[in-house]
Amino acid sequence: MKKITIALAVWLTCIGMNAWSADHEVKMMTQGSDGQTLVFEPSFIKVAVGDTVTFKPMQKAGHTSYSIFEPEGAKPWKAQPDSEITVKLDKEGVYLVECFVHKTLGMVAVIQAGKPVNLEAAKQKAAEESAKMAVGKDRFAKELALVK
Ligand SMILES: [Cu+2]
Repeated sequence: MKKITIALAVWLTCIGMNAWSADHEVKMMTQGSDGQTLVFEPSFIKVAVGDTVTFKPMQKAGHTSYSIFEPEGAKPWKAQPDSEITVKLDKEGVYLVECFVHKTLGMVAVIQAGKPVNLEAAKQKAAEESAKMAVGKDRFAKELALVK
């Protein structure tokens, strides 16, 4: 019984320290593996609240990860061009991401952390951004359709 109690105490401490938060990698690619150009790969990911996401530029093309919409209280991020950035998603909801340089060419991504509590607002923002794009106007909508 004592052993179980100790194990439980250790387990609860681990949860408190967020020992199980994971890092997810998103590649920023000039040419995606499916032949599409200027993409985040994957362009949609679902993570747990408290997880981190690392954006990795795979080619030097000025790829720049910017968050353009976040859940309330979350900190926006702006990476430097051609630079890796790791961001912590500590607020629940949907995040919209663009490559600052290629946003009008549809280089966008969606991250869902926990429950999509702000999905309607995210869809509205995505529609506004998509209207400004020259190509890839449907990408945000396709990614948001995967939010569950
Ligand atoms: Cu780019």
